[in-house]
Amino acid sequence: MTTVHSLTYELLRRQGITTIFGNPGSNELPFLQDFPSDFSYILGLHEGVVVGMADGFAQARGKPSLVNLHSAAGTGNAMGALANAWNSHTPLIVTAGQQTRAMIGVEALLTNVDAVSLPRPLVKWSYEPASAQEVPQAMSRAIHMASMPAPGPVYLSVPYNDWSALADPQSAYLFERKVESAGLPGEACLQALLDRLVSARNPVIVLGPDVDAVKANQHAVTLAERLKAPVWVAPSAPRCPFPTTHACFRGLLPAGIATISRLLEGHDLILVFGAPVFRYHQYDPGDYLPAGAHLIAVTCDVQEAARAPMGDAIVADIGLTLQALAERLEPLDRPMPARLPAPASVRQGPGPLLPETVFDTLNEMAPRDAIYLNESTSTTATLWQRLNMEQPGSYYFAAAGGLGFAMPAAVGVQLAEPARQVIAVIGDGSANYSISALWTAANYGVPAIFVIMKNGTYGALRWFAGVLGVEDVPGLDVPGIDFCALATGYGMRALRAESQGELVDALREALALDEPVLIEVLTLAPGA
Ligand code: TZD
Ligand code: CA
Repeated sequence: MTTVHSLTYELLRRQGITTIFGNPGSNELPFLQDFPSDFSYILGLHEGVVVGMADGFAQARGKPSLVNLHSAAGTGNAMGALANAWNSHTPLIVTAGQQTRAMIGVEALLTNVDAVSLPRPLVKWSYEPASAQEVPQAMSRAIHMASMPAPGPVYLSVPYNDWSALADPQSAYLFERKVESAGLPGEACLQALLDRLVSARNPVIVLGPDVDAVKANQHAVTLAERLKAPVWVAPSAPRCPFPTTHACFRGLLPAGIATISRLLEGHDLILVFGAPVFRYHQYDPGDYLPAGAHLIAVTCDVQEAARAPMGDAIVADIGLTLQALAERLEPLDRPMPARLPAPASVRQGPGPLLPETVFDTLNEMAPRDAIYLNESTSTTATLWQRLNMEQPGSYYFAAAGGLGFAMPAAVGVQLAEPARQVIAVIGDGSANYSISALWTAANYGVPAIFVIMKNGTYGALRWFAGVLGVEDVPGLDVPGIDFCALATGYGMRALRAESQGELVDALREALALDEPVLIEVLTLAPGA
């Protein structure tokens, strides 16, 4: 007879999930015992790191990742990372070990009290099986729930004595189940959308992360070229859905209501794919839309569609819809948008590096298909102006703005994409939330490059203090952190760059090595 343990591993195997990201405790040991040799266990030293790595891995593969956390405490440590995964539509199956069933009621140490409520509202579905025999079916349900549009995290709490119980033989029906979503809009809806596109005088396209998630970037290019429309990336972008070197590319929209309207002025049709409308940040009141503009958003997420404060929405498969529109649209007879001029060159003097210099140097030296993770908050606009990103899956950023994402996600993305160089650009504030990701990178030999932008301050908060008109705020500086010492302490090679020449040398060395490297770069603080 088969145990719940071996049947569940067989289910995971058949569903293509053989990498488990985790941080174990006593409740999890019975799940991890007799760990199958065809599975990999990636250990993170903090649960924010575990979920961040799994998030990057899932996003880069476009498939669900499995996470194993320790009861309530491990889940609690992971909540910030879960906020990012929720907002980026990352398919994550988060499991946590529960106390043995006989001791849940007395709330023995390590009981996950009301486990199902704990991760809410950051999961699509949360469950604790009613019996051991239900575990495989709950795992199967979790996999399909996480993957269906809009994808997202799910949570499964499993009492540790369940794993050794005998499985229901009928659970074998779960092994090969396929659950598919068929999401192309109907003919009438598609034709109406096409008619609107053709009749628009001056349409503009705004693309969001879900375009990149389904790798529909090339369909977006075809659509933009046939429509001769400029393309913006939706604000607070967690991914790069369009090649930034393309003539139609206009840049990253800023995250303010009035500013967006100003930038989109003159357009009569705003066509949004795969983004919430919109992920604003700073409060910049004004009209949601420029005068005379109509907005239509195509999204895979019912909640995004329902909560948008303006425009129409179509809930559909982003990739299939973009492809159908791109293929059906006859190229329109008007000039292509002119390519944006290259950003002005900067004069780098002696002393700390300008962020512009760092990005120009990276752009020149990194492979064309490099993958960037960004958590350098005050330099995001500069990054988008100066780094060329052309292929799908070239950029990742914390979708909820929760710091501590990019360092571990870089490890997960590099594990998923061994043929491409991952480069994480991390602020000296942000680097501390998930610093132990460096240990996993070093110990598993994951050859990502971590560039630390050391300006000694929470630069973005200094900027925000200006936006809000607040003065004399404490706690905005982070002096005196030696990131090379931290990296070396976690077993990673570290280099320091205090001039452009040293940055060039460090990058050359790091790019030539097949191991993780941290480069600490002295940079100029914003407004300094
Ligand atoms: N804590 C968490 C988990 N997420 C956050 N977003 C913040 C705190 C608040 N925060 C920001 O939104 S930006 C920022 C903080 C602390 C400063 C990050 O500083 P940095 O980058 O050094 O990483 P810059 O370029 O100096 O801004
Ligand atoms: Ca900083």
